[in-house]
Formats: sequence, C-alpha cells, structure tokens
Amino acid sequence: MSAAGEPRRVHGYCALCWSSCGCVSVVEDGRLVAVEPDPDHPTGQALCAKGRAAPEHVYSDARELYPLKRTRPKGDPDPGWQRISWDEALDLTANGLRRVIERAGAEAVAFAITTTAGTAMQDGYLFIERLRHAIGSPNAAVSMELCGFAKMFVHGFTFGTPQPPPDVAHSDCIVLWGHNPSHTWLALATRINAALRRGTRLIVIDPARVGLATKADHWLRLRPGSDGALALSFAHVLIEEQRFDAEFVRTWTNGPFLVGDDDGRCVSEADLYEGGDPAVRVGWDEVRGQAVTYDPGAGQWARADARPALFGRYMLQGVRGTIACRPAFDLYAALCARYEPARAAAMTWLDATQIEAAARAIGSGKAVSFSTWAGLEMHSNTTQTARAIGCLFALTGCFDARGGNVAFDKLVVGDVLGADLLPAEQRAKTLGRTERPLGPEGIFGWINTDALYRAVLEREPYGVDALVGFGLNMLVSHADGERGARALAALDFMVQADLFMTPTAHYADVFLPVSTPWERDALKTDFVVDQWASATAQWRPAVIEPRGEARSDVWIAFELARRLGLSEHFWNGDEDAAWRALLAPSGIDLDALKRAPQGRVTRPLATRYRKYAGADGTAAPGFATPSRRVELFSETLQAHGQAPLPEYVEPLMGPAARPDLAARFPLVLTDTKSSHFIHSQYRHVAALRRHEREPRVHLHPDTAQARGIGDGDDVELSTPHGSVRLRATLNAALDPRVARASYGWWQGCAPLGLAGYDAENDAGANLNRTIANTDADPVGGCVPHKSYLCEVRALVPRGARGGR
Ligand SMILES: Nc1nc2c(c(=O)[nH]1)N[C@H]1C(S)=C(S)[C@@H](COP(=O)(O)OP(=O)(O)OC[C@H]3O[C@@H](n4cnc5c(=O)[nH]c(N)nc54)[C@H](O)[C@@H]3O)O[C@H]1N2
Ligand SMILES: Nc1nc2c(c(=O)[nH]1)N[C@H]1C(S)=C(S)[C@@H](COP(=O)(O)OP(=O)(O)OC[C@H]3O[C@@H](n4cnc5c(=O)[nH]c(N)nc54)[C@H](O)[C@@H]3O)O[C@H]1N2
Ligand code: SF4
Ligand SMILES: [Mo]
Repeated sequence: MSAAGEPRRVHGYCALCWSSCGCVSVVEDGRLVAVEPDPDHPTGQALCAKGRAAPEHVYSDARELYPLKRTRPKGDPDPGWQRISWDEALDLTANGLRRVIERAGAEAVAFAITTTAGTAMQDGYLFIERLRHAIGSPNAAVSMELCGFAKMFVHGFTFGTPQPPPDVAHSDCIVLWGHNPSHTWLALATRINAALRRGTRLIVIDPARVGLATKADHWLRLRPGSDGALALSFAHVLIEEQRFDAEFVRTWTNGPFLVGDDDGRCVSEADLYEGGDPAVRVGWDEVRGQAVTYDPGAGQWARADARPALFGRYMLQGVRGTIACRPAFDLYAALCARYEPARAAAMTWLDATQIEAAARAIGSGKAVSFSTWAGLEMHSNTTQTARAIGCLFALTGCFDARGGNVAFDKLVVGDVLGADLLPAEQRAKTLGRTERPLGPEGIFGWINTDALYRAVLEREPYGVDALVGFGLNMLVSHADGERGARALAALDFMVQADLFMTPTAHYADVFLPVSTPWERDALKTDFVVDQWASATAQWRPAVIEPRGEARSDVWIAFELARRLGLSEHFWNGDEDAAWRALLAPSGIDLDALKRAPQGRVTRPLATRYRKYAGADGTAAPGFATPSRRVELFSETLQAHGQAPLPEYVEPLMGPAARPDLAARFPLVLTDTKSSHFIHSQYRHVAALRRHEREPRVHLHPDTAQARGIGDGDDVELSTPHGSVRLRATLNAALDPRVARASYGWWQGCAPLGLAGYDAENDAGANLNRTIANTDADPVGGCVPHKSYLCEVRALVPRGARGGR
C-alpha cells in the first residue's frame, strides 16, 4: 500500500505478446502512468516500445468501453450500434447461440480466437476453449495454419514434440530461421544478444536484413519459400563432409530402417517371414552382416550390440522373394545430394560458397540451437520445409542436449482446457478434418478460415451459422478478406469480444468490450525462454479499475457458461477455483502465490538434458513418435499420401511453379512483422505510429527505378488475387526480385490526425486481400502469405507528379 497521491508500483508482466516481459506498472491516483522493466524477473530485462506505450493504449479514445448491439441489417454500412447493458448483451448472445444449436447442432457454432502469441489472449484462451468444448463446438479458428503448424505439429512428426526453445545460454551456434526475435520475442532476443557478446556464432536465414540479421556471422538472404531446398543442401554438406553426429543418427533416429526399393515402404518383420509382426522394422546389422529387427514397442533392436547400417544396398530373403532395400538414411542422403550447393544456390538465390560456409558453421558447432517461426509457417510447402529443417537439426545430435533445443523442466499444471467435455462424435465433425487429418484441425479442432468461410457460404460439408469471436481480426489478418466479409455477413448470429471496433467486429450482432491486461487479474506458469523462466509462476493482479464497462475474456466465458447452463463445468462461477485447479499439480497454492513478493514463485526445477536416453539406470524412453526414434523417414506422412522424406516442393504461387503468372507478376511478395505493431493492432498509439505512419512496401532501388518508382511514392501492389495501395521504401538490402510489404492496416491514429484505411477496398491498405486461401499446404492448410507472386506499379507516373 502506498500513501494517497504516491505512485504505486505493481509487479507483473506485459501480456501484449508471447514474450510476456516482466514489468512494473506505475499507478498514480488510480491511473496507469508508466510501465517499466523488472530486471529481477526472468523475462524483465527490457521492455519494447509497445509495452512502454501501454498507458497510451489503455487510455486511448479509440477503445470501445460498453456492450453494443446492432440495430440495422448486416448489409448496412452503419450497424446502428446501440449501447446496452452487459445483462442484455450476454442474454442476446446466449439466446443467439442456443437458437443455432437447437436448429443445427453445436457444430454450426464456430469460435474465432485471436493469437496468444500476439495479444493478451494468453490470459483467457484456456477458458474460452473450455467454453467451446462445453458448448460442443468442434470448430475454432485460431490462426494455427499461419502461426504454429510447423513449430508445434510438423516438428512433432520428426521429434514427437513441439519445437522446444533454444538453450541459447549454452549454444555455440544459433540458427534463426524465419524468425526475428528482435521484433517479436524480446526475452529471447535479449538472451541471444548476451550469447553473441560471449562469442556465440549466429546464422540468420531471412529474405530481410532486419533485427539480428545485421549482427549475424552468416546472413542468408534466400528466396522466400525456398527454405526446404536450402535445408537439404546444408544436410548434403554435413553428410558429404562427415560433419554430422552419426552415432546419434544411428542410435536415435529411424535412419537405419530398411526401405524397399520397389514400394518405398519400410520393410517389416512380416515381409521377412510368415507370422512376422508388421509393426516390427528391419535394419542391417554391420556387425553380423545380416538383418536385425527393431521393435517400436520396446524401442530397441533385437540385439543390443547390433550396429545398424546407415548406408548401402542390401538384399533380404522375404516371404515374397528377394527384397532389395536401403536404409532410410541412405535415401535421405541421396535426396540431399540432389541439392548440392551449386544447384541449391540457383534455387534459393544464394551463393554456393555462402551455403557451404553456413553449413560448415552448423556442422562444426558442438552445441547448435535452432529457432524457427512465422517466416516458415505461411507457405504452401510449410510441412516439407519444416521436415527438412527438423531432419537437418537431427543431424547435429543437439536435440535436448545442452546448448541445443531443450524441453526445460516445467511446472506441472492442471488441465482446464476441458477437451474431454467435447464428445468424440462432435470432435469428428471438425471442419477440414477429412482433408487434413494431420493438420491442426485433426487433433485440436483448430480450423483455418478457408474452411470456416466455405462452411458459412457454401454449407460444405455443413453450414456454420454462428460465430463467437474473441479478438480474431480475420478480415485483416487472414487471406481473402473479401470472401471473409461475405461469410460474416451471411451468419445468423455473431458476437465479437474485442477492445476496438475492428473491420471484423463491424459484422457482429453483439459487441463485448474487453479489458486490457492492466485492468484484469491473470496467472502465468511458464515464461518459456529458459529454465528459470520455465520454473516461474506469477499472479498478475489488475493494477487499475477497468475503464467503462470493459471486462476480461475469462469473466465473459464464465458469464456465457452460466447463461448456457454450463456453470457446473465452470467451477460454479468461481474464477479463483479455476486458477486453483490450474495450479494444484504444481504444488503452488494460489493464495500463497498472490501473497508472494511480486506475486512470483520460482520452483527449484533442474534441466535434464537428453531425456530420450533415460536417467541413470532407467530404460530409455526414446522419442514420442510411433517408432520412438527421431523420424527422418515419416511413415505417418507416408500413410497420408505425403512424401516420407523431406522432398522440396516449389511454392505453388512462385516463379518456378507458375511461370505463366510470373510473366505478369515477376516479384516474390513476402513480409516481416513490425517492431512497433502486432498484426492489425496498435496503429492508434501515437508513440508507436510516429515511427511507422503508413503501410510500406520495400523494394530494391533497381526494381523501383525500372518501374519509375521513387522513395516515398504511392504504389499499387497487385497479385493474381487482388491489389492494395502502399508507399514505396527503397531498400538496397533486399533481393531485387522480392517485394517486402507490411500488413495489418485499417486503424487510424487520432492523436496524429491520421485517418484509417478501408479494409474492404482495393484502394485501402489491407495486404491480405491480395492473398487467396487456395494454394495452401496440403497437410497443415498453411496459406502462403509469405511467398506469393506480385507486381508493383507507381500510382502516379513520375512525370505527372508536379512539384514532388
Ligand atoms: N512486434 C511484434 N511482435 C510479435 C508479433 C507482431 O506482429 N509484432 N506477432 C506475434 C506472433 S502471433 C508471432 S507468430 C510471432 C512471430 O515472430 P517471427 O517469426 O519473428 O515473425 P515474422 O516477422 O513474421 O517472420 C520472421 C522472419 O521471417 C522472415 N521471412 C519471411 N519470409 C520468409 C521465408 O520464406 N523464409 C525465411 N527463412 N524467412 C522468411 C521475415 O522477413 C521475418 O524477418 O511474433 C509475435 N510477436
Ligand atoms: N500477411 C501476413 N498476414 C499475417 C501474418 C503475417 O506475418 N503476414 N501473421 C499471421 C499470424 S502469425 C497470426 S498469429 C495472425 C494473427 O491474427 P489475429 O489474431 O487476428 O491478430 P490481430 O490482427 O493482431 O488481431 C487481434 C485482435 O484481438 C484483439 N485483442 C487484443 N487483446 C485481446 C484480448 O485480450 N482479448 C480479446 N478478446 N481480444 C483482444 C485486438 O484488439 C485485435 O482486434 O495473423 C496472421 N496474418
Ligand atoms: S515484447 Fe513488448 S509487447 Fe511483448 S511482452 Fe515484451 S514489452 Fe510487452
Ligand atoms: Mo502468430
């Protein structure tokens, strides 16, 4: 407690993005006046400009502070918003949902939830998902197809787990591949910068020279979407020059599994003799010069002293005659050999010497860590690219090793997601699940917006009539906003919970005003970025009263549950009971946590490296894959008609795959996240907007000159799907064949007198209108926002510009 008039300093964390930076909020007379770093916090060494600008965000006049209902028809440009009470808003919502569920089933309700990586949705998403499960809806659009499929799912095809964070404190070589933490994950960037000061080498693979690319020992400015070819080329150098960890590959991957020449499938015991087990795999034991079997159940070779071969061609006598076969690793090495650096250089727009040098840096590192993210997620070939990078990483043997990518020991928390509340027959109805059983829809019910729009507009495979939106601004952040707008207009009922009246919220029947993190309590149990951070839990109290009638997502979820008769699944309305259920298994008591200094507790958890090998004396658990080995050869993908080895596939909307379109659209379109904004947010904050006043497209000076475009000129960027207006910035660091644009523009900035942009018009600045939802990755449904074809032209011809 502080005396009246004296500033109060409250410890917590900034929840505006994934970094969750530890912070101290300064409150004077009930008003948030500043947010400062908290250096004693595992993620509190620094705050970015967005975090520091929080007071301006919190007190912005642009926020919506009261529940609203539409009074005019959907097609009307003016929704006729009318202020209503929370009771009325929640009743209208519950009735709207009940009406649709009674008529068409709970699958006709879809949820749309904004990203936990770029909003404070991390505070509430568990309970929103719980609400969805309790309602019985199998459908939530959460942007996983744009944001996490490679990291969370594809990494799992290879290693059995999502990509663990890089243990950069102990790395001697760090690879940032399609990830720019300086803009997007400050707590990681801070640690990487510290590692660089200690002499750690850094490789950055990114078409843009941004963030840590400027400090890298090797910056590889590759053609957007060609990453798979580069990863295979790196692997080729490692294998050719014997710079890979052959013992790890032999012992811990399925590289030794023999694959038949004729059918390209793993040879099984059942192929060898009658009554053999089809699940048992076969290798070639170099010690005895004969076949040896591997039992995935036991995770072991039949002979403990077997030395299964990685190379060679072998003839086995089987039930149907002779089987000619080779170890999967040999096939992988042959695939990589097709991408020797000279060839890969032409495909990736790099130099062969550059590829070799970076490969050698990876191959000679003793402790190599990787971090990949959004630069790899939004491509038509995301799955195979992420597989190629996973296999490359396997060659280093650094998975879960000190200085590699490490699953730090975490606090054990309770499962409050309530997945078991969703009946299996409902789960089976998830949109897109038939087409993409291995995609985000298959396991978690996370649909892409293409499937959502199709269900609403074309009623395929069934109709969706109601949408429960928590923040997702899909008309701006997702592709094909034009179709999206038609879908939202066609809904029977839509509720949107957000802080702002976004272009997406504009289509709602009911709008619910959400609080900022400074106006609500929350709890976090994993700050991710290292062991200290992973062992830390924090209670973050509200530091100010909510403005107007804004409420938290958690409160809204609990209130809707009550009105829908689902309170028994929501701790009978007791939020603290929910937090207790979450915390219980960690052994931390909620009240003790609230009373702890700074609301923070760090448990004495110790990192265990190489957990796959088992602790002293215990059996090795292996990896959580079907073979219990790292799967260089993915039988799972093969069973679903995909290449089992990480074959490179050209981007579907790229110059190699579509020369017909490339003639008219010769540039490759990609983008980079802004350090000042997050997707479609924060344009209203003058402290941020001042540094980036309008949407830009970066072009190489030669590219611009050839089109009569000067620095600062207004241009039209068009793709085969649509067009958008942006302002040109000349950037000599860019490949002349690339256009790097910025996305997420709709909002104005009143303090700077800047008007907003029409997100539904070609004359606006909504970049994602130029991307179609088609040409998606076949496994994950990933949409190619980051590699597309485009052309740029000056809006006003040079000569006609008068005084400029
Ligand atoms: N300031 C800020 N922070 C954020 C966000 C934000 O919008 N703004 N968003 C949050 C969210 S939701 C996420 S998912 C994370 C993502 O964080 P990042 O992964 O860092 O996000 P991006 O900038 O989209 O992509 C990373 C890099 O990939 C590069 N890139 C583009 N195309 C390609 C390609 O084809 N190949 C390769 N190798 N690289 C490519 C881009 O130039 C960029 O520098 O950030 C989170 N934090
Ligand atoms: N071209 C292109 N498009 C991209 C990307 C790209 O790199 N390039 N990145 C993609 C990625 S990685 C992602 S994750 C998606 C993100 O897509 P979205 O999730 O739609 O992200 P935003 O556009 O930032 O919109 C977030 C909305 O949530 C609201 N919001 C913020 N905090 C809260 C909260 O606590 N509760 C609620 N209820 N609402 C809140 C904000 O006001 C805002 O309207 O965009 C993708 N779109
Ligand atoms: S990086 Fe910036 S916005 Fe993200 S949590 Fe840290 S201070 Fe907040
Ligand atoms: Mo994201």
